[in-house]
Amino acid sequence: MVPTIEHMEVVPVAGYDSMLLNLAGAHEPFFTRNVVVMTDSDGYTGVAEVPGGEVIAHRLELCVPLVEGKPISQWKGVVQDCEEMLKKHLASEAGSNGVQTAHAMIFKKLTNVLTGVETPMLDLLGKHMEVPVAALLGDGQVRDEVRFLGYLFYVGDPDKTDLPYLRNDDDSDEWGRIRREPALDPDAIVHQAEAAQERFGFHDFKLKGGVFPGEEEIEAVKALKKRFPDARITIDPNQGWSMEEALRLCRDMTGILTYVEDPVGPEGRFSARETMAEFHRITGLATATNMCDTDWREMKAAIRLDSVTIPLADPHFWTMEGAVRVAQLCNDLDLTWGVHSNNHFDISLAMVAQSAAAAPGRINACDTHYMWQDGQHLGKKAPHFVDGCLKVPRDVPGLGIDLDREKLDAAHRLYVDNGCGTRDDARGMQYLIPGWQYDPHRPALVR
Ligand code: GKR
Ligand code: MG
Repeated sequence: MVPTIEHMEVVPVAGYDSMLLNLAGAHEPFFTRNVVVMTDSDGYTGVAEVPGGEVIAHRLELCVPLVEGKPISQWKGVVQDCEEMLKKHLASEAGSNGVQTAHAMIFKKLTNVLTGVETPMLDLLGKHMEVPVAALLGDGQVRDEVRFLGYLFYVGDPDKTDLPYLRNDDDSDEWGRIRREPALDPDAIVHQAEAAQERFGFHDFKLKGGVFPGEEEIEAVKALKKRFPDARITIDPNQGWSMEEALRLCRDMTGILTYVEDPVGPEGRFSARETMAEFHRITGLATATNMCDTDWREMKAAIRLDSVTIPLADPHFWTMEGAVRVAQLCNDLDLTWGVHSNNHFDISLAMVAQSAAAAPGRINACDTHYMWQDGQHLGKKAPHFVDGCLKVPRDVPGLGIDLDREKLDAAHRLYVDNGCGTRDDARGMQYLIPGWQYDPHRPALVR
């Protein structure tokens, strides 16, 4: 008998974060996610983790009547039903899209919600069929381990705020000691990379830019390359540079930057896909994005223009099936697949690892923020990186997460007790620069 979904629950949760800086401001002390828990008639639990905030939570709640009572084998049909319902609902929701922030685009994507329905059903199906989720995606599992990169950030000084940033929470090694402390120059960035490599074994690094003038950030990239000559290194200013600036900064960076993520955005009469194409052509550098190639229509334009050589197909934004479909396309078209991330718990990490395990061909080390959250897992076992990689064993069914209800409840309490909701990096930043406002063309600390 195919089990049916008996219950679907949406649990908004929060975890601690450092004061990470980016073009949109400073991360607040808590990051938020929505966890979806489904139980089936065989007593199994399936889970998903998607971006946080009340808009997504509400839309997930709307899906509950379309999910409960359905056999797990009908996951594709259930996702289709939810999509159809949500599209109709969107019209009525127009104008109430939650707080408009630099990250508001996140909440416009229905796929966040669809992933929240798709993934727990895949988890349950995998458990029922005794295969990992990767075996159910695309052409099936193609790799047994997945490489991740070390995602480096400039970190603001939490002592300049009265916000409850976590401090001194982990004395077990150098990474634990430094990850909540300010990091505002190239030496501190290199030190982050060293400490993160010691704990996780990362080979590759990404620096979140958009904080200081581009020249200073490029100095940090050069310092990283000097310290880690074999590392594949990228920088991501989230489209914060003008074309003129991006060319000036990156023209001579072949051999130092392996690829550049969203160096430029829409400019004058040109779309981001057009400026990215120009940047790619002039510098010869590979280009990655999570901003201008985020659905199939944009993908068609990006391919036609040759703007993006590394689409970062985050399963939270494409669904797990969709992310793997992008990977298959990349493999066929001589592009290389990668994954974007936001702060997340271990459930999202497992979702990325399972998607990547089904991604054929040559892929890039996946982005993850998890090093900033390490120790806050919601499963009974902590994820274990070896040599920068996570294993995806073929004999562990589903997502491989054994949910710890107590930890989930505690993360929910953290969310409620701190009045958490939708991400807004401007609030944290206003402690560093009073009256600070997001400007998509100016580094966060340049005002
Ligand atoms: O965590 O501040 C951050 C990042 O800037 C994140 O919000 C981005 O979505 O990591 C992401 C990216 O690659 O653009
Ligand atoms: Mg990015």
